[in-house]
Amino acid sequence: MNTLQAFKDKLSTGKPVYGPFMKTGDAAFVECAAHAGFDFCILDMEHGPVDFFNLQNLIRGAEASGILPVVRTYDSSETAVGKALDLGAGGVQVPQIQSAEQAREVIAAAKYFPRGNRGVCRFVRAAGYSSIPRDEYFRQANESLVILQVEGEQVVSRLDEILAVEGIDILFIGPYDLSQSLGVPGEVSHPAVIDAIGGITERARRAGVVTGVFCDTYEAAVLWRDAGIQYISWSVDVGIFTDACRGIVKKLNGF
Ligand code: 3PY
Ligand code: MG
Repeated sequence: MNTLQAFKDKLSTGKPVYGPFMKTGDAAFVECAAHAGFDFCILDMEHGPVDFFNLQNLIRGAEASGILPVVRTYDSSETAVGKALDLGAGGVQVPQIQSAEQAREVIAAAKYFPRGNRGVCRFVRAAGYSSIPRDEYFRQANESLVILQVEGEQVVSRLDEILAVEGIDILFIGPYDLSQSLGVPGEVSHPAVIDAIGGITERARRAGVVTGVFCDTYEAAVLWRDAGIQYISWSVDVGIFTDACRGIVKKLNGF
């Protein structure tokens, strides 16, 4: 079974899925995440150094090792979304969605007719460089995930309109940007941030939309998983490596 289908099956049975952000641009980290048993990884073009040429190798690494490659696009433009999907991303995760109109535009850019108007090219990696039969490719391409990030206090008043947009697979809450918009930058366990995430989660649940969140502590991961958030983005390759190194150095210095 392919990783996208396995991922969707887990979500549809109410199970959580876990995956780290990837910033190194090195497919070895993608493979490590797969071997460790993560469900997905988020290849970060918003805050990481990865360009499109490098991105395709990270996607190849993910496919070869059996982990779902999601690409966080650098913005919500048609090119940012379409190129990531053309290279074979299993889904796009688009930052800073501010309105229902912007959400509809992203979904249109990610889907072919009749669900959208994604720019058409069959001579791309996702289409096997034209080797996949046309009908099959266009049908299969429309299965990829659209994950939209809401991460500002100002978007909360427009949340219900955004949640009503058809085609959102996951609504992802960004606690760091949210904390800044609430005047407490970086304080992701501040009560105002916790309240805001809880409120967004509850409204999404009522609208029947699956939610996701970023966590970098086990406490946060358990809190949000138990609150019903299914797509748990766990830390970042470089942060995980730093923590592991710090633990090792501390231990070595204690001998
Ligand atoms: C945020 O917290 O703002 C994110 O985008 C997730 O890292
Ligand atoms: Mg953010």
